Amino acid sequence: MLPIIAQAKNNIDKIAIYSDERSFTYRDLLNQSQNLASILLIDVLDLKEARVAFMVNPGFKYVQTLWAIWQAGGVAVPLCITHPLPSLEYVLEDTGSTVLIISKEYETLLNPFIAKSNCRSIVIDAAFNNVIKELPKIELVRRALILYTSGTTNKPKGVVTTHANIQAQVSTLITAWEWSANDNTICVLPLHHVHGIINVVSCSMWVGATCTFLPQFSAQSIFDLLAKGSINVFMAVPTIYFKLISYLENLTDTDREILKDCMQKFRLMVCGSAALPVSVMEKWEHLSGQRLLERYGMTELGMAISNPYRGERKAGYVGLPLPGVHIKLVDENYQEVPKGEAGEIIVKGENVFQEYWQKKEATNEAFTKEGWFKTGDIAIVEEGYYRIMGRNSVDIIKSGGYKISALEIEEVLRQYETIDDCAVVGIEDEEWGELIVAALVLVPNNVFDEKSLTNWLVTQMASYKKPRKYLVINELPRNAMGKVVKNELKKLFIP
Ligand code: MLC
Ligand code: AMP
Repeated sequence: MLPIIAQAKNNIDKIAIYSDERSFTYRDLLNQSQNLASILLIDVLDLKEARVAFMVNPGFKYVQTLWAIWQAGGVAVPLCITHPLPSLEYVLEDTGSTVLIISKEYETLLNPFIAKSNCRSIVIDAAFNNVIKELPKIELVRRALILYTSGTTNKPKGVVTTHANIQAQVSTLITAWEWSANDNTICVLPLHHVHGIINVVSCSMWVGATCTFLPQFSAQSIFDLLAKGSINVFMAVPTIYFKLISYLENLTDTDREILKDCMQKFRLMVCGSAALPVSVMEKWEHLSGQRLLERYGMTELGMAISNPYRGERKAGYVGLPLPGVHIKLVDENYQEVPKGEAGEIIVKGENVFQEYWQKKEATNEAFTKEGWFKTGDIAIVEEGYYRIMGRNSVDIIKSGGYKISALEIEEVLRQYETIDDCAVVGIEDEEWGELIVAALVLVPNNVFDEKSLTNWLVTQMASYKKPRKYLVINELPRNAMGKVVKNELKKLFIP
């Protein structure tokens, strides 16, 4: 049995998950994931890395599905539960998924795809026959997970990690952050990205901790839960801490103090996925009594650099390489930069992903000749701590902790009938990290109707990708080569 699942036997009658207003033990998780794995293996002995996509709400059934796919020998493809059909179809078709597991509420949305594809669909809320088949032995070198990430191409790429990669990503965090079976955490993050899947769900399940799932982010429900006093570990992106701070600032002094008392007792609060503004870190420390531990990661790596659990957590810095993760800072020729100079972060280690799904060229380009993964992030080391200075591509935007490709949005915008040309950039924003904005050149003799455009856009891509501000201009600023000068464009949006 895969170690990540076998660990459950060490805490078999302990509560693993609270969700859907009830509790589930590790025994429930093992039994029900083995039951679903057996159903997946109805006519074969091993899925042999067949891709199994799933659109399942956060909670027990999500983890049951993930573990079932792994135990049946499949590759798990979690779908984003807020994506519209075209984005879902892209992932389903790109991965060539042959099985689709869904929560009942997504049936209507996905029916057009199910009807035209040969995909076997399983509604997870249905009662299953209690079959338990012999499950295949899964080697750690096999592919386990495909997560989609935006990059400098217009369509997202599937990041493939093996069971060995996932094991390395989880175990380094368990060691560094001292996870234990006594931990009690809460998952408020989307479950189609590493932050939620690896850092929160897989770490807590590996050590036999308890994880409570909230269906979606809500400051009120988070604090209602924290006030009960049992949660002791919390992980989120900077935008969530920003929103929690706004909520706390609107409470009466007495209510705020009650919550501070609860939060002061926490073992650990972590922030990452985007730069944590020093102002947010300081306000949070004042309101919660907790000094946030900031760390740096990426879909292709899991986590790579982290402030220490014990020791100084420096504001504005992401810390030191995690155990087993090798880091170098290099120049444009991939030569290590002199000490104290800024360079691109490159990474080696068991945590590093295997490949971009069916994209050999992109995979080759992503690694140096010596096998180091090129992150595209620029950092510097000051007094032993890494500080992220930015990215080497203006086309990658981080908003609300989501990585978004400007090119992907431009491609969609250009399909809109009144848009002749466009350019998308991210502009600095305290709450969202970056705010997505777009400059539009309209087809002559048209007027801009933002409402109609927005209504159409959300049928084409996730709501978190849509631009928040538009500027209609006659011509995009271009250099002598005809390339849009995005840094010039950004200035047009700054009042
Ligand atoms: C939403 N809104 C935005 C926005 N997203 N405004 C500006 N920019 C954005 N990006 C606004 C809109 O007005 C929207 O209304 C309203 O918020 C509510 O939308 P929502 O979708 O309900 O937002 P909310 O639930 O509050 O989402 C905020 C959030 C979410 C921070 C909880 O963005 C989130 O879960 N982020 C985490 C992403 C994550 O896990 N990243 C990790 C990637 S892995 P409307 O209707 O106008 O749209 C990784 C590696 C690593 O990065 O290191 O971890
Ligand atoms: P993703 O591809 O969604 O996994 O996003 C990974 C990217 O998020 C990294 O390449 C960084 O640009 C960014 N990132 C993650 N953590 C941090 C952090 N603590 N500070 C700054 N950027 C971060």
